[in-house]
Parts: sequence; C-alpha cells; structure tokens
Amino acid sequence: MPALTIEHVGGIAIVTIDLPGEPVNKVTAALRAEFAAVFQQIAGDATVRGVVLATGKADTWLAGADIDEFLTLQSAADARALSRSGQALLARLESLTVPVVAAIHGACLGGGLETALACHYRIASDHPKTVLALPEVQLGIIPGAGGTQRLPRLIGLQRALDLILTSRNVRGKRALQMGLVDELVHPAILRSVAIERANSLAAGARERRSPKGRGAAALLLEDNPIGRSVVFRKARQGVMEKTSGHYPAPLAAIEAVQTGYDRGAEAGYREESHRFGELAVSDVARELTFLFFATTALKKDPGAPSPAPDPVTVETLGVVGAGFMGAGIASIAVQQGTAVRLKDTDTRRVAHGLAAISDVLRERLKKKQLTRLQFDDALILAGGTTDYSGFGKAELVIEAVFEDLSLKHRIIREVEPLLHEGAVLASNTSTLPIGRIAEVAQRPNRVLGMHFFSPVHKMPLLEVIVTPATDADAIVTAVAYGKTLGKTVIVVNDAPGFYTTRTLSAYMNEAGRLLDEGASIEAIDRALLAFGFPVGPITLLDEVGIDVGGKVGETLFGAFGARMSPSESLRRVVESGRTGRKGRLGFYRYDAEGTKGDVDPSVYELVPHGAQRREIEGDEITQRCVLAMVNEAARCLEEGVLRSPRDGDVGAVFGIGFPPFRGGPFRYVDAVGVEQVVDELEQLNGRFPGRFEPADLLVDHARGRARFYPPRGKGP
Ligand code: 3H9
Repeated sequence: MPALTIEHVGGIAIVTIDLPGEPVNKVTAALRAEFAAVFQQIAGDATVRGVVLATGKADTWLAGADIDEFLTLQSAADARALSRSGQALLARLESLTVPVVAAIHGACLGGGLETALACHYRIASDHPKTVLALPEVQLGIIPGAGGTQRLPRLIGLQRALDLILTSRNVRGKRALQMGLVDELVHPAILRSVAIERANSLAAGARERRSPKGRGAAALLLEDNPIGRSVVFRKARQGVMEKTSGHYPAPLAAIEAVQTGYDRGAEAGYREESHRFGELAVSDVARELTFLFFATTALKKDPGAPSPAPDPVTVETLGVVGAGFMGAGIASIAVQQGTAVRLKDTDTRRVAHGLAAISDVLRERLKKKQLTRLQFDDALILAGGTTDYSGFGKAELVIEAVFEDLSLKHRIIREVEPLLHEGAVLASNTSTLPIGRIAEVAQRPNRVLGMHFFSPVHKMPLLEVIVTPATDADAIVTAVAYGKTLGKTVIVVNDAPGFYTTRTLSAYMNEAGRLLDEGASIEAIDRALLAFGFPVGPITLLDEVGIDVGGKVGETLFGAFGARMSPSESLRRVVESGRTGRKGRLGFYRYDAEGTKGDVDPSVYELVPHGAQRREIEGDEITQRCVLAMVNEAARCLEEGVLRSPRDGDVGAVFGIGFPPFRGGPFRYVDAVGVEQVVDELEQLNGRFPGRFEPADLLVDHARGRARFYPPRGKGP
C-alpha cells in the first residue's frame, strides 16, 4: 500500500502522508521514492495549480527520518549519501513551479520540519499535538536535509541556532510569532484554509513567504559579517560550557550554518551532509539513538509481566509530607488534572507546601509553558490537610516524609485504615527497603516504592520498586501514573537502595575514599565532570545534602557491609554538622542565595590528611569512581534488582546523571570491553581488597566473551 495518496480538489493536489501500518509518519526509503514519483507527476501535470501536503495520521505530520534506518548505515559515506539524497529531494520540492502549502497537524520533527521548510507556505493547526522541532542533536546528529540552511534564512540566525542547538519544541502560537509558520488555524479548518491559500498563491494574490520582523537588535547583529561572527562565537562558547565538548553535533551544526552564510548555500548544504555523514555513524549518535529506542520501549512497558492487568486511573492523589519532595510530586500531579490532598502535621507546613506548588506553576506560567487558565485550573486542584481528609477517595497515596523507618511505619498505620481496599500506597523513599516499610501494613500487597528524583518537576526518571508481595495491578497503576506525569519509568525489585541509590552510593563512596587518601575536592569533581557527569560527586553531595548522603551511606553499609562502608571524610563532615548547599556550607562555600563558590579550605581540617592534599591522577579518580558504579550496576542485574541492562542504562542516565553519550553503565562495559573492565576491577581489588571484587555476572560475561547488547542495533 502506498504511503502517499493524491486527491484533486479543483486545481489543487492534496497529497496525504499516511504510512500504512505505522504509528507515525517517518521518512523511510520507500517514502522518499514515493515523494520523488509524486513530485515528478505534479511537475508534469498541467492541471495542477498548487499542492497541499497533509497528514492522514491523528498525531503526526512527519516525525522525521526513519531512525531505524540509521542503524543500517555502514559508513560515513553511506550517511552522507542519505543526506545528499534528502537534500536533493527537498530541493526538487522547493523548485516546483506550483506553490506547495504544508498543512501541519501533529508532530513535525527533524526531516519532517525540513520538508515543511522546503514548502512555499506553512499553516499549522492550533492544537497541543502540533509541535515543530529539529531534535537531531539529541540523537547526536544534525539536520541533514537542508535544515541548517533553510531555517536561519526563514526565522533569522539566532532563533535558528537556538532551535537547532536546543532541540526545543515549538508550539503553534510561538511558531507563528517567530515566522516558522505563516498561519495558525483551528484543526477543523486546516484543510480548507490550506486549499484556499494554495489557490491564492497560485493566482499570485499572496506572497509565498511572509518574513517576520526580527527586531532591530537582531537585524543589526545578523545582517553583517562582524555581527554574525559574534553570534557564532557566542554559540560555540555556550555549547562548550554546556557540553564540555563531549557532544560534537551542536558544534557541527554551527559549522554548517556558518558555512552557508560565509560561503553560500551550496557550500552550506555540502558541509551539512559532510557533517551529518560523520556524525550519523559516530559512537555518540549510536548511544543517543539507543536511549531514544530504550525510552520509547519503556513507554509501552506496563511494568508487569504479560498479561498485565489494566491500570486504575488516578483521579485523586494523597501526598503525605508537604516538604520539598511531597510538594514537588503534587506540583506535577495537579498539572495533569489530578486532585491532590497534601497532608502534613501542621498548617504552617501545609501552607509552605502549597506555596511551593504554586511557585513551580508560576515559573511555568512565566516561561509561557502554561496559560493563565491552565495555571488557575492546576492550582485549584491542590488542597491541604492536617488530618488526612479526602484521602478516602485517593486511588494512590505517596508518602514523602523523612527517611526514617519508624516514622514511615507510623504513617502507614495512620493512613492505611482510611484508604479503600484497592488503593495503592507508595513510599517515595530513596533507600529504605519497601519490604521493611510494608511490614506494618495490613495490605502489604498494595505497597510499593515510587522513587522520584529531585527536583521532581525537572528530573525525568521514576523508579518504581516492587516486592514479591506487590499486586500486579498496583504496579501497573503506579507505572501508568508515572508516565502520565511525564516520567520515564523503570521497575526494579526491592533491595536496599534499589538500583539508582545503590549504584550512586558506590560511586560517591569511592569519591569520599579518594578524599580520605588526600585527593583534592576540585580534582575529584574535575575528573568526573571530564568523564561527562553533569556535576562532580562532591558537588553532588553538597546538592543532595551531606546529612542525607550520610544517612543513605549508613543504611547501605548496614545492608552490604565493607564494600559499601562510607568514607572517613564523609563521616567526619556529617558529624561537623555541615549539610551542603541547603545549609549554605558544605565542601564548597555558598552565598546567601545558595550560589556555589569555591571549595571551603576549612573543610580539609575535618578530613584525613588535613590541608596536605596530594596529586592523584584524574584517570585514576575516574576509573575508581566509574568502575565502582558499573560493578554495582552489574550486581543489581545479577541479583535481579534490575530486569534488564536497558533499565539499568536508562535509570543511570536519567536518574543519576551517567553521561548520555556513553549510553549507560552496561553500554559502557560493552564499549570498553567486558574483559578489560574485569581486568581493571581485579587490579583495583588487589590494591583495595574487597572493594572492587568484580561482579560474577561481569566475570561470566568476560569468560564467555558475551556482551549486554548485540554489536549494532536497538538492543534488548
Ligand atoms: C532526522 O529527521 C534526520 C534528518 O534531519 C536528516 C535525514 C537525512 N524513526 O514515541 P512513540 C516510532 S532524525 C523511527 O511511542 P508518541 C517509535 O520508535 C529524526 N521510528 O509515540 C515507536 O515505535 P514502536 C528526528 C520512529 O506519540 C512509534 O514510532 N525525529 C520515529 O509518544 C511510536 O512512537 C525525531 O527525533 C522516527 N523518526 O511520540 C522524532 N518517530 O511502536 C522522534 C517515532 O515500534 N520521535 N518512531 O515502539 C518522537 O519524538 C516521538 O516518537 C513522536 C511520537 C513525538 C513522533
């Protein structure tokens, strides 16, 4: 069955894209061939005065190039050829003598937006599903079908760089404001307006493009070579600050855009496909593409083995504990239309929690991510209580109180009798085993963990923790609700620290031990930043709270023994009462607003070796911290805490900052080679007996020369 159908209305050919049997429209080799044939047909048909390019799908116009196809590319030359053929096809579209109107409804992404850019006029539907973006750099590549050349010419250099470098989603209204589309209409009239515009364009009654005002300041900068060189320099600087040079795609995109300005469009297109070719077969693109497929697969994973029961829709959520985490969870819940009852011990705390919810919503309002109406609607859904009123209606209750087992037990005893039998009772603990928490429950089968990450409204991961007693319908309800909240959800089996806290702890402990041995705080943070973590481990400890880190460390030491014994440095700094950023003093100094300054030299008075720091090579710091994490991740898989390497990789990247361009701990082992990883662990274990004993799973893999993922492809 063809993907393109043509319907003639008067002199207008309406070309509808609808890939048979596929959930989204994407640019496959077959679709490219069909497009080429259709363009030829149109060019040869004197009765066609104009064209409308529309979608037959409910939610996508065109979601870009077929990412599956990238996995089959064997060489940079193959990838370059793919880009060149995409460019040629869209040049053909642009050069049709009849006007082509893009009638955009749904996702218009990557090669999809590039197709729209080659059309002569763009109309978008005013619908939340209509989003336009160039997400290529998130996949480690750059727009390869002319996007780096056409976009700046349409909307201006700075705006184009912003869209290309951030992969930002642009919705209808904003797209209209910036001139990315020419008109915005209600979806019901999109087709008729598009036909009308094609007719008036054909009659010459309308400009093919209506460039939008970019403002005097933008014009001054962009319309002369000196101004542009400032823009390009700043863009490169910004990229380097954000990525420390680990991601080549944004820099390559800037290069392609600049070439187009400096040496003309033809050179720009050539540079674009040259860069696209190199990047498409790079390791970074392979890992980022893996993460795309892994998160997409998780969207469809109900969290329980098949046949999984249907989840219950959560209309009312009870949250116990109006602190930072509780209010954070409530703030994202109300935005999805859930009525939230926020409970704490006194009205002052409840009021504080409600104010925190309002702050999160206000920030979104300010950034125009919410309309005033949406803001009001969400705010009204948050209600406070000091006596659990309203909890009887809740399908889900999440406790987010302090990490103290006896306190959590008290909460369960208090709240459980008020709930209906089918309600799910979740703990937002980051460390305490769910089985222990559930010990006092009347219905332990309804208890599970929902480990959100801080700040809840920004962090993309949710770790759902289940015990052997947890009912399947409770699991799928928690997982489905997590997805409703916009999270990527992994399900793990119960154990102290679950997956994310446990692996992060192994890594943080090693950083602490390096401090014990005399490494400087800066050297440790610098080494792991260079590896690609978003912040160094000591900075992270200040962020999380040194007291919190200390408590987690104790729990995991209790559970796993010597391997997880906390460092002397951490123990002493916890004892000193420093708490990190929240207390405005930790390993680093902070000003009154909490902005991080330099290392506080007086912290060295607390730790072994005092101010006498010694040089430990960056490579050793990285190796020890990263391998401690990787080894612990492997143990989690071996013990069945993790269901798959995929979950472990997604969990580490989205939960604890493992560098996305490395794919995750299991992808990292595959990339380095499991034999080498085991070798290095054994050597380290010789130096630090008991701490680096390789996980059996790694040893078995090394022996059998096995990998966690097949050499190329999406992975399991
Ligand atoms: C590009 O365009 C390069 C060009 O510049 C140059 C070329 C020369 N390819 O996410 P969902 C699949 S790079 C292959 O669950 P939703 C997806 O895997 C591309 N497959 O739905 C899933 O498959 P399955 C730039 C794709 O409604 C199914 O469709 N484009 C593609 O939550 C449903 O997806 C992007 O990066 C694709 N392009 O979200 C867009 N798109 O059922 C990536 C989707 O077998 N896509 N699939 O598991 C998205 O962001 C979301 O999928 C979208 C729909 C918003 C479209």
